[in-house]
Amino acid sequence: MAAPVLDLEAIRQGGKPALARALAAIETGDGSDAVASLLDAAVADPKGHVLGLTGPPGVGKSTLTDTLLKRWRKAGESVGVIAVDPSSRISQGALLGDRTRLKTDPEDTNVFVRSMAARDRLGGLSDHAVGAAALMRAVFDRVIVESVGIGQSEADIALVADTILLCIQPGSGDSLQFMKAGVMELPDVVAVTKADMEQAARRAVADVEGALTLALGEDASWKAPVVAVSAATGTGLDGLSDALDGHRAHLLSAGRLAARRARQNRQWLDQALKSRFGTVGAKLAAKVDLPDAETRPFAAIKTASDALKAALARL
Ligand SMILES: Nc1nc2c(ncn2[C@@H]2O[C@H](COP(=O)(O)OP(=O)(O)OP(=O)(O)O)[C@@H](O)[C@H]2O)c(=O)[nH]1
Ligand SMILES: [Mg+2]
Repeated sequence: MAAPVLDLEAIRQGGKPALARALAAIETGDGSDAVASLLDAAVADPKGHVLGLTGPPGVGKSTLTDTLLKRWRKAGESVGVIAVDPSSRISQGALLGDRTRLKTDPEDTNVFVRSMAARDRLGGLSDHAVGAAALMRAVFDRVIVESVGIGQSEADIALVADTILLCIQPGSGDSLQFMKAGVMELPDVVAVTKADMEQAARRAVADVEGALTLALGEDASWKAPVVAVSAATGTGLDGLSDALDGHRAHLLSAGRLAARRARQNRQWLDQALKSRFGTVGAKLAAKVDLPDAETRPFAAIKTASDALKAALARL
């Protein structure tokens, strides 16, 4: 039996303090069997839908997170937020609270916001953030992972998100940059933010639509909708909400969601091993007899890491 702090049902029943304790254990007790089995239990019993919200600095991600959070809470859904902070490695997390700019009602037990450090490379998701997303997905109806950056963070958000929402600011030329970086292949929905800047927003929507027709997403049966939104005036928020729900419905048909998550679980193993042991280590792990990475990714990561550490110790 797992210690109560690492028992999924106890976390579900225990409210925010229980979840906070479990997340702290994920961050500090990295690599323990108890953490791995908690996370695999969470993987086996997902409850919510994970929205990965990404885009360049200052584009309006947190404002949009706040808006979606309020909207979903009004509809009676519970919401967990993970804000991935690229600066916290330097600031030791001191700025985290300011950065998310989320003011949630402390009395509301159905909303939970957690800031987490990014890994070394700019904006990339840490293994902890991946574990936290898996756990929060088993606890809340909706999970939002907000991650800043251009390039790597967009690719990393695909590790955890069921739906990727890419935010682009009017007049920024971002869509051209994203095209070059291959990022336009990733989003399931694109939001052109700050649509109160009307003319520039219309032009940006056209630019993005053009860029998307040239990008080949991996799911040929889904065409990413582009929605102009203004958190300031409320314009386009219904359309954005419809687009997000539309993508969720799309995933829920034909087993796409389960297939996407199974693929992510395999990628977690690969990424976790690469970040700890490099590409050579990740290749060596193929020789180890591992738990099934699609259904028990965290046990697989733990077993492979232990085997590689033992092999290194023998050198
Ligand atoms: N005009 C206008 N300004 C907005 C809108 N949404 C956000 N902003 C402003 O844009 C700035 C950045 O917004 P944030 O939501 O903090 O952006 P972010 O992408 O989370 O920023 P980082 O986390 O620092 O990368 C703030 O000054 C917001 O007030 C909008 O719809 N219209
Ligand atoms: Mg932000």
